[in-house]
Amino acid sequence: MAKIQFPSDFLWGTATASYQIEGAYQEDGRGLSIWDTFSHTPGKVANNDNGDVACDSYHRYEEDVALLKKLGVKAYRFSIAWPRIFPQGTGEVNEKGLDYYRRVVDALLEAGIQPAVTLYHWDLPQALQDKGGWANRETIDAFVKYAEVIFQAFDGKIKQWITFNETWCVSFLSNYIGAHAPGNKDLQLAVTVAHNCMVAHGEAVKRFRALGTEGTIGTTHNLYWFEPYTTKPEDVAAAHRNRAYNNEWFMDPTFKGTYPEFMVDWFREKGVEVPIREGDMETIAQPIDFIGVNFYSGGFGRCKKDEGLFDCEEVQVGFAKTFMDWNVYPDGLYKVLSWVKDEYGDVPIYITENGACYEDELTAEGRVHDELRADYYKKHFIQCHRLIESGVPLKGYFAWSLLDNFEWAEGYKKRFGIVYTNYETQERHPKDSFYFIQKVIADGGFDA
Ligand code: NCW
Repeated sequence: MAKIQFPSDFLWGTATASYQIEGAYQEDGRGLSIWDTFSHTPGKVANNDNGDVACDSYHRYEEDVALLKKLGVKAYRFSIAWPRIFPQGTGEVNEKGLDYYRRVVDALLEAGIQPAVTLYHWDLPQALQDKGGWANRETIDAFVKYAEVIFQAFDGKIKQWITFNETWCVSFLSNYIGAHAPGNKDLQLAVTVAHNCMVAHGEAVKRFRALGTEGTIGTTHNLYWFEPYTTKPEDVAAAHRNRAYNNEWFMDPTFKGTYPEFMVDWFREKGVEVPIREGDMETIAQPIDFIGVNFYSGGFGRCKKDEGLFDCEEVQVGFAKTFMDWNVYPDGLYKVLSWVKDEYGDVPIYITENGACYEDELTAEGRVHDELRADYYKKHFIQCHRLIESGVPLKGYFAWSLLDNFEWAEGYKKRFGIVYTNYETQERHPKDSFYFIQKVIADGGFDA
């Protein structure tokens, strides 16, 4: 039996996002976001679910903070809904919206929990989308203004700031694959959106530094570990393209101020260009204090002409799958974070999300025996420990998610929480995985 012991300053936390938990979509002057529009459009979200009520955390945040306290985490990552602060994206600040987050932040601090704030977790004000959204560079200016208001309102209270959550999802998933709001299917648009979001990130970091805001700032990319199924050069190249789509396309600009050439060429062959303006790459590569990584999965692939965007087909090698049909690949976490260190140096890393979706059943006693989820966590904690032992500067881990919540295009059926949400009564029930994590935190580790 191996002893898995984490450093005493390892930052344990959980994460959520505004649109997925808050509800109260028309309260206290909140404007509409692209997710209100998208989820109210029939056929876009499973079961035509929407976030109008979600977990009602807008009214139940004290209960949620009490759950965090019970769990024993040191930090809580949540996002701010831009349309609560600027209902039209720009213009006058809506103080009532700010007040909600003041209440949340104060409740967290009172409970001894460090707030980690994500500025953009996908709920773009609809008014900005009406003017082109992230494809319009005016959205960058609006974002920086919004960020400035938040930096100033919460200066001194927030130790960790995250500009964007998963820029790949904001760009490719939402504007090329079309599965998320605003639901476009246009590769050029997706590449433009990715670029503009990264510029917006860099501009926000510049503003953060210029204001002398306290705390640390970084961004979160969703990294994936995709390996070639054989050593044939065409399979190696195809798997690399598929991986770079999530990884290098975002990590290289963030740290090196360049796009991976082989990917630029690949897109160019499809008639797609990155709309880089003078100074953009320097802006994107502003030094950051940490990198946030969301890790869920990985896989194997080989070259197949005309398969997907990259002539790459996934090969099924027998991974266990979650209810999202994502491969369970804990070793992939070790590999991808080792790669981050090798490729981008010793920047502190926080796993800003990791977790699993499984079908849960609430027993008559109000329990959820989610062994598969607890096992998923255990396996990934083992890899976190292995990473720390091998010298990768992994500083913290946020479980996704505190609560079952509105799982975007998948609606409410897909549950990622370590706490079960009964959507009829809004009662919260900690699952067995919650108690597993609670014990790991209390003991500083576990026997594997
Ligand atoms: S959907 C997604 N997620 C989940 C979400 O709840 C959270 O807000 C996100 O940060 C869990 O973590 C992230 N990520 C998208 C993953 C890629 C899906 C690929 C679909 C292909 C069609």
